[in-house]
Amino acid sequence: MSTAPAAKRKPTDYKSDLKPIWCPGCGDFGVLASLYRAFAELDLDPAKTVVVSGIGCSSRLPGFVSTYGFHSLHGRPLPVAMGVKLANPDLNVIAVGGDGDGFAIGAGHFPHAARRNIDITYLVMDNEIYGLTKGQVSPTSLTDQKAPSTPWGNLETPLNTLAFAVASGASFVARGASFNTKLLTELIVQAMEHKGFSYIDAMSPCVVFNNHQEEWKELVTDVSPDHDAADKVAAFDLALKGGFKLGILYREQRATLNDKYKALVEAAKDSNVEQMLEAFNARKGAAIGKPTV
Ligand SMILES: Cc1ncc(C[n+]2csc(CCOP(=O)(O)OP(=O)(O)O)c2C)c(N)n1
Ligand code: SF4
Ligand SMILES: [Mg+2]
Repeated sequence: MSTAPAAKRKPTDYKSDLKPIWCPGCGDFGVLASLYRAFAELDLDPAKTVVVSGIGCSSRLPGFVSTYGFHSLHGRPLPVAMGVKLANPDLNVIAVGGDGDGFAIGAGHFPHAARRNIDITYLVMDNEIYGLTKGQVSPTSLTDQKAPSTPWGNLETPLNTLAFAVASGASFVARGASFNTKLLTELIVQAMEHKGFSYIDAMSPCVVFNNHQEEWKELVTDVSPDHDAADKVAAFDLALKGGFKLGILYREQRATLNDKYKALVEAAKDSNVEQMLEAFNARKGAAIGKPTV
């Protein structure tokens, strides 16, 4: 007797009972809708999926998703997500958060997650402001931007997170927007299917403290179909040019940290650990008494 295949999950299957408490019109709604649709398209098993966040308006997102979730500390979604993925490589792991969370207090984690090429997706809801704490400028705020914390304008130069991602060794780099859910859904699907560290900068306007929604809608254009996403120099060039290009800037296939870690564990099984310890202790003994500089 043949059994009918289980029905594919729908976007609504990923909605939790908790209703988002974002301000009406917040861009994060569009990002959340895209995430539900992407999860449904990938038919992710909620029991094998983890959404990890830091702290901020955007970082509330895991509460609204019916998978496993971890609302961690400010700036710390990446180390938590990396730990989850290394401990259990079978899980689908996505880290989410804001521009302040990821690129101010959390910035030290980003290049290392990227260069290690750990197999997770990092989705940043970039509103160029600290929303939760009522409108301080963030690392992606524009120079001269006026905000409650900078009534005379921002003195700093914004961080180009796409160029930072390419330079750091992220193997998938893309930009989407909360107001283009079709493309953002597609980017999340491709990022999660990609084996390695995927970074998506999702423009997601804060309609209360930095509302550029209408302006951004006018400014965005698609990455040209002629762009070669395998060309790192072209990707870096595109990122540096700015101009709100939506799509995939860079994609490369290289071994992930998970693959290498698995190989290391296998190799260690065949190693003579006692011999290694003896050699280590002999070196340690030889080093005692030597001055250090
Ligand atoms: C260690 C620590 N420092 C500062 C804060 C205060 N804080 C909470 S959220 C936040 C910034 C949030 O901005 P962003 O990550 O861009 O998220 P958004 O609210 O814009 O979505 C700050 C500074 C904190 N919670 N913990
Ligand atoms: S303050 Fe801004 S970022 Fe936070 S929920 Fe409201 S609109 Fe969204
Ligand atoms: Mg923000």
